[in-house]
Amino acid sequence: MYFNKEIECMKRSELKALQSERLCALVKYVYERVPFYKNKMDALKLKPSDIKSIDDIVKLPFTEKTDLRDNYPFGLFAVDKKDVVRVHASSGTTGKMTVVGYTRDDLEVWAEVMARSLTCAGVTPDSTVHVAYGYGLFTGGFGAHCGAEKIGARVIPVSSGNTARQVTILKDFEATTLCCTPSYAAYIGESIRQHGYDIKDFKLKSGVFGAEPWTEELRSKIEQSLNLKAFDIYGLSEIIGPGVSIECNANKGLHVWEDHFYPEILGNDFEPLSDGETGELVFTTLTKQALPLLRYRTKDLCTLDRSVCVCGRTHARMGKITGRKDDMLIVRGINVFPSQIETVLMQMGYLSPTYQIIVGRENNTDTMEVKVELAQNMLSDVVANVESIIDDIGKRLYSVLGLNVKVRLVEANSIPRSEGKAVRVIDNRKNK
Ligand code: DLL
Repeated sequence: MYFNKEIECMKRSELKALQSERLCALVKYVYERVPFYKNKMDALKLKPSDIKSIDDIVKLPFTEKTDLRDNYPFGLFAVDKKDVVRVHASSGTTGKMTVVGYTRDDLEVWAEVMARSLTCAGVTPDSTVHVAYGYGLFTGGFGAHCGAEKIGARVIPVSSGNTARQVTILKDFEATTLCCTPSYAAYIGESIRQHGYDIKDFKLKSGVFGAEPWTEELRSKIEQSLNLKAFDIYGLSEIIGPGVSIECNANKGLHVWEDHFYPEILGNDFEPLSDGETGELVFTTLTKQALPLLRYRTKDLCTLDRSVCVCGRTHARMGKITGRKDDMLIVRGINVFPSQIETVLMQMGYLSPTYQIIVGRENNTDTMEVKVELAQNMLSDVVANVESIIDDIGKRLYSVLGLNVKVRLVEANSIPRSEGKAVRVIDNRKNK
């Protein structure tokens, strides 16, 4: 099932022609309307007429999150304030908010790419879509909402929080698709059991989970506990929100809606990498009006694959995000990605899907502790073996990370659950 077959399956040569045409218009547009880009291009002695096709994209300057923050709140907007009909923002962990804006046409594009995305996840006009992403400045709730509405599905705009009520609504309103972060999906799965429900009495068929990194192992756990097929959806506020890319049924990567968002994968020296090589994902918005961005550095790490998918879609697929340039921890000189730890923990059948990584420093040496809980149904079976469980987890982490990690098995439900983006890592070294 496609939402817009003509575009989703268009020949790559035609797609490239469309991208070229749109890039040329975009560069002229930002040069004339956004002083930030005019200054950057002038510094590079680059005129809009130097950009003749999508291959010339490599000549263009980059944009970073700090550029949006330095121009807080509306300094990079390319349209008059009266033409901005929606504003969203993301707060991040430090510093000023990143503020983004949309014209009416931008909202139409967003609904279209979200409608394509939800269709990939099996949503049809007969579906009931329960949106448990937060509604508000965060783009998750409104993004999913408008896409589902465009398809003509029934939307249940629950927003995040009040998990007991989520469970009741999911069951009673007979939701067929759940949209939320993967960590919240895992929590909802636990709550369904805790409230004594049987997942077989729910009508869920698919889940559209994203906004944070998650592993294949967590996917299996969620699919089991919610009895649905889970689809990874990716996006970021700066580019539009959710709906930049999503998996199709083939599970072979996330289709990037390339007629609107042009992806590049770059190496450490900003050199373009070939398909299959892992690097930083960079996006150019080809059609955005209010906040067009040239070569926006996401800091997210993944691969690209431009071969045609078995589903028939021709739009490039990005691999699952394996980490961010800035989420790598260096512990006693060893590079550690949180996703490596999640993979190990989720492979152990007896742990709950919630965990925390706590990094600190004692006597000038880095320390790392991993806090885990036993899964609810495991409590009585293994309680006698606590020591050997801790030992087992520690050994497995050592074999993957090459680092001795302190493992702490804590009481069930004692690690805070997430209703949005989970905070998995607490690095106390930053406060010292
Ligand atoms: O998280 C938009 C979104 C909402 C995407 C709902 C998917 C679903 P921001 O708050 O601006 O926007 O955060 C963007 O979140 O650069 C990634 O680091 C991370 N991220 C988003 N989706 C995924 C994903 C929304 N599927 C930042 N896998 C991005 C891994 C993701 N990381």
